[in-house]
Amino acid sequence: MITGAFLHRRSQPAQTEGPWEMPLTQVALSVGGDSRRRLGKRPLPHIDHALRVAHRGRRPLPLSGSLTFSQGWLGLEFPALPAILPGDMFQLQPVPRTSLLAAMTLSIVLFAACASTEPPATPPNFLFISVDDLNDWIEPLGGHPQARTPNLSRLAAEGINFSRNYAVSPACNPSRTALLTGLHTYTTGMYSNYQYWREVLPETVTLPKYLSQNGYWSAGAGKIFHNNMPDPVSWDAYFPSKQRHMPNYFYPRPGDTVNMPSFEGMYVDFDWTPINLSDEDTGDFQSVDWVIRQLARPHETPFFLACGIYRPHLPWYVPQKYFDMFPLESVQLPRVLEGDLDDLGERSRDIASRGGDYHRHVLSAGQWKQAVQGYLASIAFADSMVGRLLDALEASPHADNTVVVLWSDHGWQLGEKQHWRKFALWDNVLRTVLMIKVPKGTPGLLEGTRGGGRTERITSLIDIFPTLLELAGLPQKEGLDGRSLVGLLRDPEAEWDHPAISTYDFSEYSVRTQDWRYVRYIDGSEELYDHRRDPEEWHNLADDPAYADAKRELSSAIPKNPAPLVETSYPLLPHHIAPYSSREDYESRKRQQQ
Ligand SMILES: [Ca+2]
Ligand SMILES: [Ca+2]
Repeated sequence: MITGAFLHRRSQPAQTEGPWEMPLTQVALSVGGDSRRRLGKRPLPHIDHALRVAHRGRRPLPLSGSLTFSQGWLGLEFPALPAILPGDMFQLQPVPRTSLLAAMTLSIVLFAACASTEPPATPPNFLFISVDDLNDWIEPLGGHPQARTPNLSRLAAEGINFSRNYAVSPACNPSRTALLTGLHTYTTGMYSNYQYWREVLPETVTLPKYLSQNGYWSAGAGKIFHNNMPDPVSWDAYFPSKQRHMPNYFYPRPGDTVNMPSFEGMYVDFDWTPINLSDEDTGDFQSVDWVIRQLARPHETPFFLACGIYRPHLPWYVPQKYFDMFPLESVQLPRVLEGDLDDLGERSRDIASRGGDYHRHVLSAGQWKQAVQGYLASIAFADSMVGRLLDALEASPHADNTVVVLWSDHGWQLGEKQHWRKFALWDNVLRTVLMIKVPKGTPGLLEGTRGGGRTERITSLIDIFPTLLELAGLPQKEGLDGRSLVGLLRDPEAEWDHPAISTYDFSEYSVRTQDWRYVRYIDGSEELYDHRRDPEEWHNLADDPAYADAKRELSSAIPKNPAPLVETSYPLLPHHIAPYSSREDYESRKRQQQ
């Protein structure tokens, strides 16, 4: 018996008049087993209407089958596997709903387009690679002319490169928590690095857990959730352990920096230097090695295998050979505009110099070029780790049925706007890396990704959760904030008009559309940048009355009732800057400083 099911697609237009056409990729077919899909509370728009299903093709070959619909399940049953090809279409024709409900079974006439038979779609594996703090300084995004990332280029050439993808928040913990729960900061109240995310979301089922509950083996190594917040319940296995996500990382001078002189408030790992170690001796190598061992062996169930590569997160300590790729005298600094801060408000300037004015200290230590060298070297090292994973997958028995997803949690600045690190709402910090490669035969995208695709559409890390569920042919989880990107994986030029909303701590927002970035801070001050003319965000147009309409429209995307900042038992250290809980809190703390 061949069974099949319609896959739920949120992007399906809510068209109320038939006939409807539906790509075949929305129907998963499998031999044996129960492949029916629960439709959830949000039914497909055509379910109430569309009943007769015809398979469109040039050389019709009639097949008959039945469609069943009961208790929220919709199933297709065929006596024999229809001969179908990826890209074929079904046509659905409206029949009064009552006749469906009365009959419960309806005949379907299928006309197959072609005699060749595709293998049935089975759930894919996922290789889920995170590269920490990686901005657009990679060859496929062109953010720095000297970046050397042949393995990221290779992945981009094999899959789809989301070239305008944005973080939910410019800090590890809120960004990763949102990605891995599918819930935005303004939905949950989980806004900052200084909150225990599990205290904010005690019951939430994470992406790896949801996949486990649906038949997957979920395992990982390295930093996937924020460093000091591992989540044992999310995983079936973890390296080094479910309680400890990070292997040991080498420090040439434990407790002290090598190149960057410490200053008050400085993050302890704000430092860079080549280290006298081989790749094999680094923490990232060990995480990657563990994941490679899992890739190399047979698996009885589909797997979700996560690998968190920590570099280029600080400190930029990587083997000498990576520094040698970027001779200091040749290192190019990022492009900056003299006086770039002049058109910014007080709050933006606070953010630029957050945590003790890194830029002034880097300049006075004469370390700007060295820092850029350290970041480029750390990116080259991370790229080489990605290459080891891609090689291992290719050589494994899972090469043909594993989706590869590679992402970074947010970007980074190295002196643009006199700002260093993350923690800001500008493009260099919010833009992240996202690439997805889908093999043929994946239920949500039977034809797989065409290699070398690049989309300029505005997307967000919040979209990953629903995307993976659709690819796997699993029911969507209730209440996710993102949108599945499968439509863009199929056609990178597809219609897509959704702004990326990002939050900085609490009550500070960026709205990024194809042409604009609008920022609103907790004190009410604003920024507006026209990305058609100003990709570096040098010219703030927020005070120009000519742009009042654009500003109004962009600001309307800011959530009206954001979840309040949730307090947790997280112990604040002296160098931590606790998020403001309200504008009053911001103003009163401001007064105390004066
Ligand atoms: Ca990070
Ligand atoms: Ca400016």
